[in-house]
Amino acid sequence: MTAPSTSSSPVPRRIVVLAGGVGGARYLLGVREYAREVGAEVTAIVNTGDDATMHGLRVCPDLDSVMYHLGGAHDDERGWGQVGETWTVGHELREYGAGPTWFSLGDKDIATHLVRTQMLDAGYRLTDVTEALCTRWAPGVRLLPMSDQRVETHVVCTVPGSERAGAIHFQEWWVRYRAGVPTSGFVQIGLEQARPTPEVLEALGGADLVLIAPSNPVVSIGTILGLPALREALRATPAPVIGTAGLIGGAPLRGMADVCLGVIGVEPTALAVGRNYGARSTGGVLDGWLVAPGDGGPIDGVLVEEAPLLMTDPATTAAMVRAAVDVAGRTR
Ligand code: FO1
Repeated sequence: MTAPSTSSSPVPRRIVVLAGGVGGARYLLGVREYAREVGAEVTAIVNTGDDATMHGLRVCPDLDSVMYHLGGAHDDERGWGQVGETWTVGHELREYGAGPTWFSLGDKDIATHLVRTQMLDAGYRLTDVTEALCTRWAPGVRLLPMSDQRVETHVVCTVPGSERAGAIHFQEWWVRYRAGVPTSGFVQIGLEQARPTPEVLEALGGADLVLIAPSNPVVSIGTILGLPALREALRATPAPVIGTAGLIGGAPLRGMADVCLGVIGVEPTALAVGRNYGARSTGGVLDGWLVAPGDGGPIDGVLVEEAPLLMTDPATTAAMVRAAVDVAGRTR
């Protein structure tokens, strides 16, 4: 571990960020702020393992979280969906007894899923659909789904009322059971066969800095890194790869990363997550790893640095990004 440098690092022009939902979105607000200051362009490669079909509509929670956050429409209080939401359609569905009743879709949000589902049914790729949706929200960051092929995280667990373990969709585990049922593993259906899009591969190949957001390291970043050809492209990119921990003092900044880490047998600390990602020089994905003050320690082949990691607002988050750029400059 080293102290932050005061030396000026090369300014990145093409920044690629691997991101999940809310944590990734808040981080991207800071990346966008930093990028505006230095004139860089930003591409976000977003997890699609949380995606689900609800009431016949294709819902992409991580892509939508990022899009709504960067488009200024995210409901920060609720933690998902749009501000000023109404719930008429959901109420009507309940009146019909149409499930799932544990997953709420707001009226405004339904419009997003209707457009997405119609376009997907017409044969457009999720990449193109996302670009079309972003025309309205103008996120200032290029949003790319990690793959156009369907990948869904399922969870092997024992749910109330059942005597043995079975697999349920990640959304049911997360939203309905709040990750509070006996759980033995995650299965990413379709991940092994899925390919990253040409846009994703091109972005990674042309990047001069790759950042791994402080998103859930198991079900968000872990899923992205589980795409075989994407992991290969990340390991081959000439750009430094710098990750930022999403845990401070052994607790997640938000969400239930600690529960997910417990399921895969990794300690819920920044250092353990960094070691789990591993160094590019030893088969992993990191060159540098940014952790909160006091959370540092050695990771073989990775430059570990400490910096304040609270994403209070875009300006403080941009300072985190500056710290990551500084780490990148020192890995060269
Ligand atoms: N989270 C909830 O806790 N309850 C919900 O009813 C819910 C609905 C929902 C609808 C659309 C969407 O994009 C996200 C939604 N979320 C909901 C959030 C989301 O399921 C999870 O927080 C993430 O998938 C985990 O990152």
